[in-house]
Amino acid sequence: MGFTSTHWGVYRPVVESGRLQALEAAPWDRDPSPIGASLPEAITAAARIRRPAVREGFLRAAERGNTAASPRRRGQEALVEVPWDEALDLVAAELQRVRAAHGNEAIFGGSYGWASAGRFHHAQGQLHRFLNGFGGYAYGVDTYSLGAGRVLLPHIVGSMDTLLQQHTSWDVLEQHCELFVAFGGLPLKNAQVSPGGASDHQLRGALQRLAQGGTRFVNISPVRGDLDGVPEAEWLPVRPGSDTALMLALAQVWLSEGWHDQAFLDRYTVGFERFADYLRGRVDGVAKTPAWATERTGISATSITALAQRMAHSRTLINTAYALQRARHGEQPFWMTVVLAAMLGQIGLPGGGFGLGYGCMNNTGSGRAPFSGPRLPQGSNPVTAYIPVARLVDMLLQPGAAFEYNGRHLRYPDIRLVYWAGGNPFHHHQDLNRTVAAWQRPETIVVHEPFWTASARHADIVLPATTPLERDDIGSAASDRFMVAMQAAIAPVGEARDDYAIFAALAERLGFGAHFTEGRSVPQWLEHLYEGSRERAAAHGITLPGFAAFWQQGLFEVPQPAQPTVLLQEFRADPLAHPLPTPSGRIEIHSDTIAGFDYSDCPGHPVWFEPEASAWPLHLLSNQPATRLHSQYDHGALSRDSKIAGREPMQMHPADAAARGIADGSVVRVYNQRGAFLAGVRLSTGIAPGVLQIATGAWYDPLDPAQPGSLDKHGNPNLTTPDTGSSRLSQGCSAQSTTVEVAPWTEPLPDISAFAPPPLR
Ligand SMILES: Nc1nc2c(c(=O)[nH]1)N[C@H]1C(S)=C(S)[C@@H](COP(=O)(O)OP(=O)(O)OC[C@H]3O[C@@H](n4cnc5c(=O)[nH]c(N)nc54)[C@H](O)[C@@H]3O)O[C@H]1N2
Ligand SMILES: Nc1nc2c(c(=O)[nH]1)N[C@H]1C(S)=C(S)[C@@H](COP(=O)(O)OP(=O)(O)OC[C@H]3O[C@@H](n4cnc5c(=O)[nH]c(N)nc54)[C@H](O)[C@@H]3O)O[C@H]1N2
Ligand SMILES: [Mo]
Repeated sequence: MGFTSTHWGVYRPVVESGRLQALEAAPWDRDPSPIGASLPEAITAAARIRRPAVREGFLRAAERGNTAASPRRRGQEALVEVPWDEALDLVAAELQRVRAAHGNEAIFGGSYGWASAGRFHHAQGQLHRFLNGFGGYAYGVDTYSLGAGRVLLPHIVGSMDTLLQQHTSWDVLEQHCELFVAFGGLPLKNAQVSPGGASDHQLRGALQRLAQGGTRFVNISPVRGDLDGVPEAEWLPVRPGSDTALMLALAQVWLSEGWHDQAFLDRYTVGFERFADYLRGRVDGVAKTPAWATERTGISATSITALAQRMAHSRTLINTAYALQRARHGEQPFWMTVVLAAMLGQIGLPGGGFGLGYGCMNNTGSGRAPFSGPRLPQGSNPVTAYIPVARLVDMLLQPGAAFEYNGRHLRYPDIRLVYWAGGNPFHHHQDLNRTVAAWQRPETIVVHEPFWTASARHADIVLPATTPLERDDIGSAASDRFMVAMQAAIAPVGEARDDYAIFAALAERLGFGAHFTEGRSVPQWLEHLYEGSRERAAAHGITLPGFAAFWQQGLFEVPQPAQPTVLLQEFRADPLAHPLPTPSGRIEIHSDTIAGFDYSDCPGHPVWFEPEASAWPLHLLSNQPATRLHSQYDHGALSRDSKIAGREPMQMHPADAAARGIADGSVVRVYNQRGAFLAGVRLSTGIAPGVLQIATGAWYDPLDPAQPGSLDKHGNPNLTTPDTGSSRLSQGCSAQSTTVEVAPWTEPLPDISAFAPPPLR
């Protein structure tokens, strides 16, 4: 028995009599994630989908031959278990019906989500390849992770992916960084994961080494625990969404004191003077001074000035967590991070400059080659209709409506069939009551899932998918230490099938079976894809062993590159020979391109936007969970053990609790104009007053599914978050811009239903 790989680590499955008993952490992993221990029980739990199922009303409509007009009561009806052949015939017939009546553009196959690790059985990759073979689909661009960042950065410094791959390695920081300023902290919880694999966890050790070597840390976050790897870190409890004001004040101090590096700005940037006018107040009559920022951030002017001074006189790394840009005007804190680093003139020097997401994922700063292993070819998509992923519900509610995005004028496609595999929109999307309503619009919804998530419960046709423990695959992630031969540990649970096998069977029915499978078995695919990555490996100086040797050894350690990685080192050494991929070839402090779009919500240089006035007194942070990956394995032991009376725990300041008569460990109702959910209260002075923090990922569990706007009894914060684009530039997710009120829950506690299957017939 070999290894298995997950987004949160590599484990050795322990199997006895065909049953998975345990997942042992990989022996080399310096800080293994406890999430793995949840899997053995969870993959055969009641929440596992064991057979294909069809929504009752949909099945009846199919029998009458009018699925297009089935009454839309998704999430409210029983599902009928059917044999595989019947389910596959139904899916194939729906795909053909919708294509014939409305064209491929009416099929939404964006299917955002993390699915599981493994390069071949990656659900989205398989879905996209399948739908391309079928003639294409309306798709999604960007991510929920980095909606604003991904669109902004190419205009001002370079693509997010390239930057992430080149982040200065922890080893280099260890030697050179004197001051590490972390907006949003560097939470150990988040560095458990990396997309595709996190085979050796590095953040805890790296932070210890930096701290021991004398690097000082400043945690700028509403939550003290966001820099839990460095107990002595200084904490500046900034008001949520106000970091840009703080950053502007730091810049203003440097400008007025002459602490900025004018030579760097002249040589490597464009547009500083226009931005400087804004800082000085020549544009709007308001100088962005520390006193100005104090009102907005809650951080004293003395602290801001002191921080400005230390930053200007140290080798300083300025890091910003993704969370800050997952908000209204999320471009601004990312843009300001780059501008601050440019003003200090340390970009391209070891230990200085900026970081965008140290601590958000394990592999950032590993210093390893960005080689990411085998890739499943997806074919090409002739359909041109797309949306920025987080505009999903706008698309479903407003077919044909115009919207703006990154300088383009686009229209939402008219979607009749939604196909989802490997994501959970009832986890990831905002304003879930609006999502539930929009989800009734399409004629057909098909979902592949291993588990009875809300997305599966709200589908018309649900097909049970295997987990990686039930199939062979290759684990490989960008900048990760190991490539892993993922060898099936157990037989598929129930009647679950691999996504690949499902699509192969559908393709066969739809007349392109051979085109989809290329005649290969799964082992043949693995070898073929592995061999196909050999050339890309060589480009990074990596020589792959033969496939048979790799498969037998179970692992391949990717060698460390000879040269340490320092972000933008070459650009610094010679900006003419190594220009940035921006219009000017330099860092754009003012972007003519963005200014030319004429968006009032994202002008040509970073600015501060006053938050909209809100009637709700408390700011709700809905960040990433420590005990799971998003909604994955919320039904596992680690996540369930963290709950309070079965509800997702929420941090609250004792002063806010006392004002509302709320006790530690009690259950409360959290609400605003969009919706309400129950949560378990954990009182803490490690959170700024006026701020609440709850992780995302508690499975949506409406008290009464038939009641529009029903209370969620389990603790899903997306009942209250806004479904508003970050700006017209990026149209990203703005989950962090939420205000709410909280009240004690005095009624009897409703039972949690989310982890039991829906009514099945
Ligand atoms: N309020 C708020 N909302 C947020 C965020 C936030 O910070 N706050 N964060 C956002 C971010 S950054 C992200 S990335 C998203 C994450 O959103 P998602 O990626 O959609 O969340 P997951 O829970 O990982 O969903 C993956 C689903 O795929 C299923 N799955 C796993 N393996 C397989 C497989 O092999 N086949 C099939 N068919 N299915 C499989 C899992 O069971 C799970 O239901 O959430 C976003 N939503
Ligand atoms: N264990 C685990 N790790 C994960 C994930 C997971 O689901 N589970 N998800 C992964 C994914 S998909 C992604 S995209 C990354 C996301 O990485 P991030 O988006 O950075 O993660 P978050 O936990 O949402 O936010 C980091 C911290 O920022 C703080 N914060 C929130 N708003 C503000 C603000 O306005 N100002 C300041 N200064 N701080 C703020 C929060 O307290 C939070 O703990 O994490 C990844 N890591
Ligand atoms: Mo993400």
